[in-house]
Amino acid sequence: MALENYKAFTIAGSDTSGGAGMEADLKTFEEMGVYGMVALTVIVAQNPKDWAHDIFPIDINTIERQIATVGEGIGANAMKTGMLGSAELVELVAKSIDKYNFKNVVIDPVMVCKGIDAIMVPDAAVAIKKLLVQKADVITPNTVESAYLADMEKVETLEDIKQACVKINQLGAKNVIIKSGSRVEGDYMIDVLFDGKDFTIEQKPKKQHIYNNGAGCTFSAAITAGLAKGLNIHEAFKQAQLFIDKAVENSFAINKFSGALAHWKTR
Ligand code: PXL
Repeated sequence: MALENYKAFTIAGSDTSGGAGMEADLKTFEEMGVYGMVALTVIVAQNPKDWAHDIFPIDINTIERQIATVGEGIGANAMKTGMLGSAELVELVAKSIDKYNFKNVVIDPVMVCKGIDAIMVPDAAVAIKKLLVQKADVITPNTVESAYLADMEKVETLEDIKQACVKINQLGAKNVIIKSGSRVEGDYMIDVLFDGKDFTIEQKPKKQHIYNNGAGCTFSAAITAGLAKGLNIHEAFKQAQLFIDKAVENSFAINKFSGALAHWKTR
């Protein structure tokens, strides 16, 4: 693997526990043969007593400097966004995508964290919808984020997912990938790719008691790595499926509260 040939950039938060956020992104980039770079947006620390997540934002000027380091100073074959945490930062990221002419832009519109269905920062969500969706070559919302972006009461069935894909595409995202996880009716998890014309549908049995913290971040990072290597969206989608399946199948408990994906299992 010639890691120096392909570079990917993530603008994301740190999950101190190592499962999600930029930790998942960088591990995924490396495993998929892509050199990873990061602009850190927030630090998430977990309370050892109950695993409640506390979010500590990085100063916006520091984030602007990090984006310039890569945008002006290095360049990237693809980039992704993760937890941004404020409307002001969403605006900066949208402007930076234009300013530095980033290519292969993957937007993971992180609005909720595992197990909680309430939108964490409502005005950041508004800004994502207004400013960032239209910058996406690929957007990878879960069903809660999809319902918000598509103005739908719920996204719970394959038909809902397809309808949300079309609506989010109409907001300006070129390709839409909705990943249902277990928040969908029936015995199967569903991932749908809509490229503006056709749907590609992947279904797999729901697994109980798996540790899948960071699965969303890992999946969108795997798409980003594929695009960085020059794959088209359909190839990148397929490769990301294989990668996430292995990582989830081999996931493991890190303590009594949480588990992590095994990013190295496709080696
Ligand atoms: O999975 C969403 C997510 C994204 N980014 C960071 C996180 C989490 C969830 O815990 O900590 C930094």
